[in-house]
Amino acid sequence: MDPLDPDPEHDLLLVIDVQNDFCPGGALAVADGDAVVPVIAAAMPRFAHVALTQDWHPAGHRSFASAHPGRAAYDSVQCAYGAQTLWPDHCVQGTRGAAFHPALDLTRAQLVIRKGFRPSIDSYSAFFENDRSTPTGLAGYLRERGIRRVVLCGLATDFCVAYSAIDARRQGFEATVMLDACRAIDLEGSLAASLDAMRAAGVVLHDGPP
Ligand code: VGL
Ligand code: ZN
Repeated sequence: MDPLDPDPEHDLLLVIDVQNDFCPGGALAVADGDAVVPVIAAAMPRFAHVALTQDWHPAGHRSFASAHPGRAAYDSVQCAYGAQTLWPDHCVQGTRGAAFHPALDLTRAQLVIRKGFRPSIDSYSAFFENDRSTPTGLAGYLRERGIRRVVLCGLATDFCVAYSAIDARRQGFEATVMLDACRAIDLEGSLAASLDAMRAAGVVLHDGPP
């Protein structure tokens, strides 16, 4: 039995942030990040519905360490909405780093959700910004289209993929994460913590080939 077994009508493949800045050589490179590209290429033809997310920050975004004098990348600061990790400048709107990896096939993508474009709030999740309440519109889109399950892949497992998968559950969708098609940042145990949090939220972790 195929544990992924995509249902053409009700399943959507959600490809998270497969952008140059999260791949080797990029500003916030995830180790082996580009290894997800061929795995996603193998999965895409199996899904009738495909959507992508694109991290899309204005220059000077509040999630950038460079916007906080005296702070370094990977420090944590308190924002109005709680703790925020500071990152190197990455995925600045219109730059090459914000573009999708050149080998990622975009032809079958039906929707691109851009996130993190408000200057003072970050957005890891494809569904909500980091205040956990400002929606991106994705849940409404999926509901209108009759989607019941979101199958997630991309970068990074422990941030944008995990937040998106947990929010998918919060919004009443089934969620499956294809771990083979994800890579993690793993900041101070964040990968193990994210896997625990996803399991606790009822996310199915799928570890085989697509
Ligand atoms: C991400 C940190 C900052 C991600 C995006 O795609 O996981 N991580 N912005
Ligand atoms: Zn970002």
